[in-house]
Amino acid sequence: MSAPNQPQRAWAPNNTGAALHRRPSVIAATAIAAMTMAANASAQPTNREHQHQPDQHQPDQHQPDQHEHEQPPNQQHDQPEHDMAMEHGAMSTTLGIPETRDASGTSWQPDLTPMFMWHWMTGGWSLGLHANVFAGYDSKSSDRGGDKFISINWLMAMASHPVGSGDLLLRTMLSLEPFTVGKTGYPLLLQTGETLDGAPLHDRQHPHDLFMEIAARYRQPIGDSVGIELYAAPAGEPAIGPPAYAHRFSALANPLAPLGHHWEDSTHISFGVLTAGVFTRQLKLEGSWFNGREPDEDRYDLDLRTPDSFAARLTVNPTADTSAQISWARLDSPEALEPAVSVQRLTASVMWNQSARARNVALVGVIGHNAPSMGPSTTAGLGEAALMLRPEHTVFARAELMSKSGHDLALPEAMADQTFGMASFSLGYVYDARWLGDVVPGIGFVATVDAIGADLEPFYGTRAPWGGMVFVRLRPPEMSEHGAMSGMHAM
Ligand SMILES: [Cu+2]
Repeated sequence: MSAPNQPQRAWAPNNTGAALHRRPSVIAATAIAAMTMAANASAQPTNREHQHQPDQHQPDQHQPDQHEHEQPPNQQHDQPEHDMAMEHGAMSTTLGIPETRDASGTSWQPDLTPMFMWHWMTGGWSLGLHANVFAGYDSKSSDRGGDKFISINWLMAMASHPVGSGDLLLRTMLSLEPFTVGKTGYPLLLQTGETLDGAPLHDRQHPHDLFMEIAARYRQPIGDSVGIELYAAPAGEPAIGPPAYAHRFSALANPLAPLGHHWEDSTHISFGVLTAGVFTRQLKLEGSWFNGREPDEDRYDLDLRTPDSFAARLTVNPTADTSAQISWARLDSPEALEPAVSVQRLTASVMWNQSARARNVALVGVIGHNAPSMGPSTTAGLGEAALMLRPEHTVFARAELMSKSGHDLALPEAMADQTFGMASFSLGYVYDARWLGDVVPGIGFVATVDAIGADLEPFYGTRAPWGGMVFVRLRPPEMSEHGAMSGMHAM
């Protein structure tokens, strides 16, 4: 076959050969120090009483209004009394739902999911800092491939505090990718979404914005078994899809973004989100009103707009190892290049996580469907698995099957409304030197092979483009290593 030579769209991009304009710069240490300061600054106690609300685990030990720092008399330990009392308050929040269930935005994951986090208790506040910092060499074959040294990274700082019988959570998530990946993104074959120089970005993954999340969440129980939740975020995640890939245990060791994340996940950064939900210990129904426009190319600011989009999600956590959701969204004008086009998104997902002494297995299945008001509808499915064996060794895999349009792939105008089937398989491994202490360095790789049809072969020069990345990584230790999560509140 020969390459079609129809006229290109006016915006037809030529970014696939983008030069290495950024040197890899891992400035995690500085960033972590800054975030720690920020977290501590936000941790000024506003309520010295920090009363412990009654909860389901120790119903008769904690009466509000009567005491501070009271502990169950049978707890033998050598920690200061204050810490232990706080730990209890932190780990078992409204309706006794464990903190380990919280994932990105207001999404839920299985309660048994391990948390990699630095954690402090101070003045009634539970403070957590999470980071995942990769630096390495990314290389992808084929006519649309490329090579680049990059650092993919994010930091999340959170602070929570009981308020009356409810709880308040403040959370921010930051990424230095605007500096360490650069606006041209990094090579990732078949990836689509967002823009570069006013043209759709393709075969490259866009950098995350500096402000990935700035959010406040308040939860209030109403009686013993029902609660309400409010989430407000100048930058955050509306109630669509499973936890965004960056937060899933099954994807935590993999630096590369899923090719279908603009179908399956939430909008992953929306600048302006309001979500209200009602929940029990096992079910949550939520609705969001939000700004549906994707982030623009200026990655350092908040692209605030009047909210114009809606989403609804139903999540169920029937057991401590399972979480499932279905959701629907109407994104009004998600793409700046096609402001008249709206998109309806439907997603369904199941996550399963099982932990046993020094091992963890996570499995995730997601399907997402985008139906734009103009152009063809497309669907993406993803399966992810991660197996942590003795916590030094993590093996992970991802399989994706999807259809994308010629418009998504920035093909010539005449092919814009055609759809193209494709598949992608990745396998990777990370060795984490967790015996080093409070910062866990690791080294690993991920290898990917894609499968495309004869219709796309002229653009890639092959039907099986492949690539990989070798990297080093820094992350916090598992919370259980410090005992904070031991005896996880698994009902
Ligand atoms: Cu994206």
